[in-house]
Amino acid sequence: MSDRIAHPHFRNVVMSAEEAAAKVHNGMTVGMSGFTGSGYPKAVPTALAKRIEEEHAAGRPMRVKVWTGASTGPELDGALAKANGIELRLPYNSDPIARERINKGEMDYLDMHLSQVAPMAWQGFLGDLDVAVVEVTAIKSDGTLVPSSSVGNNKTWLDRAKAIILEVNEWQNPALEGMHDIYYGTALPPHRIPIPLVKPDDRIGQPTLRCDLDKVVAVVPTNAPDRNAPFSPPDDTAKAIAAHLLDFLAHEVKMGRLPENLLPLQSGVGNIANAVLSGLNDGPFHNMTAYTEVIQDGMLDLLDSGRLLMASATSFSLSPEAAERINANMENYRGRMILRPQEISNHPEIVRRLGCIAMNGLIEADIYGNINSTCVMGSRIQNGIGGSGDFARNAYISVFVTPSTAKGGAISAIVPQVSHVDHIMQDVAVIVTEQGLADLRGLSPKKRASLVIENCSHPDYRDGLRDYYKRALSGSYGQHAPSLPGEALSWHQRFIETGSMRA
Ligand code: 0RQ
Repeated sequence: MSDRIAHPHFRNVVMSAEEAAAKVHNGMTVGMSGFTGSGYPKAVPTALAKRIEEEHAAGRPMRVKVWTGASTGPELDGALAKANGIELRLPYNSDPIARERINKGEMDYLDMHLSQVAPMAWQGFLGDLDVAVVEVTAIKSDGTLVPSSSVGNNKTWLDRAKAIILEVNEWQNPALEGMHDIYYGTALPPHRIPIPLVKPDDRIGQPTLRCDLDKVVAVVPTNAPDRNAPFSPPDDTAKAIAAHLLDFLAHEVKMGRLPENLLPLQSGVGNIANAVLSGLNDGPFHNMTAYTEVIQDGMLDLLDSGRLLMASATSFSLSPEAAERINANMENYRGRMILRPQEISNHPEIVRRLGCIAMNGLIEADIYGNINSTCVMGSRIQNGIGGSGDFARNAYISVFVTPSTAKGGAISAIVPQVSHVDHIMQDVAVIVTEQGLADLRGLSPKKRASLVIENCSHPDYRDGLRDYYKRALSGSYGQHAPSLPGEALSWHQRFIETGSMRA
């Protein structure tokens, strides 16, 4: 028996993953742990997927609704999607098999602001939660749970679910204990009070999760690593984007609009966001802090170099190499990292109060600075909005970064009009590509358009954008944000028909 399970009640319900998975039935809603490939349950979802395949082979229907923190790993989303076992998925997915099923119309997907998931579950808007399946590092003798490498929505799943299945993963370092800050002060209106967090390193909660013993129906010991994809090393494009952004931040310091150590950083998922963090390691800034959603490799490097004093997040999003690095030095990192529930790590009230500098990736931006973060050609989901909306709308400065083209140059990331809107232009202050940076603060739509076209678009598409905008200036129905509706999405249509946006 694992010595990570220190409470007798939990020891009494230790069983295999298969026995635990048998407690999940067709049509149930399952709230799983997991956030960007960290802290997700690894054994029960795999056993559940196997059972679903067996049920399907026997001609019986079986599918479940899966709620998580954000993305998970192949043993969860991959296995369940492969078995065609997911009826509905929320709030975020980056698994390629699940993505394919969503885009084929075989699986429903609710792409949500990550800060809103727990409140919506409490408000009852999402329906009942039948089972929680949560990975933890250990179960303490007082019956509380040491969280794993992500917190996500685990507090809410444990509180709301009718039954609880725990995976106790021995691979997670016991020294994680003490890194988490679980805040139990949230309430529903009209009983909400201010969240008492005024600095990124404030601790406002407790280090462990509470759990109603009577609801725990299974405990499954595991020993398996988190599985995250490695980041690509920054290429010339990523380095150029980082350089433009660093120049901009230095200029803001010089103008007295930012303190010398900047303001708490938020950095999104993906290769470009990670590259920007690497750029900060070579920049002029010291004593920085991060109030963000995920701690990725670039942030670990900043902590290692001492540039970053501390990072607050809800999860790790690390390459396998960085995950090993953090696991081997957990004691060293523990005092400088705080993992919180995602409703707190992404809380609009706190992001606005701290004045975060938000830096997120995008699929496409239009000439006015509206942003599509999620849907390729307006309809094919890539990942989801994730936390980008939580931070972009409430940030001190909201920055979006992207290469100016995608798919080997066949797609322009700057288009006449976005084919789907995640972030409206009022939520977008700065757009950066390898071509340059457009500071859109305080500018009217027409001034924004000229700047985005001239500073951010790729030379192969710049003349096309200038031509469109010039004709819109004379032929538009209105002159506030000139547009030609019949032509505005023609670049996307051309790509769908020919495989390229090029004229
Ligand atoms: O797909 O690998 O199949 O070629 O999108 O693109 O250029 O590697 O950039 O890794 O930074 O991701 C918006 C997806 C950018 C990410 C997005 C295709 C491109 C490639 C990845 P392939 P890159 P990145 C808080 C913040 C939303 C969530 C968020 C994202 C793949 O940043 O998911 O911000 N953001 N969360 O080819 C067609 C275009 C494209 C395109 C990119 N215009 N058309 N395909 N791609 N632009 C953290 C969390 O919420 C957890």
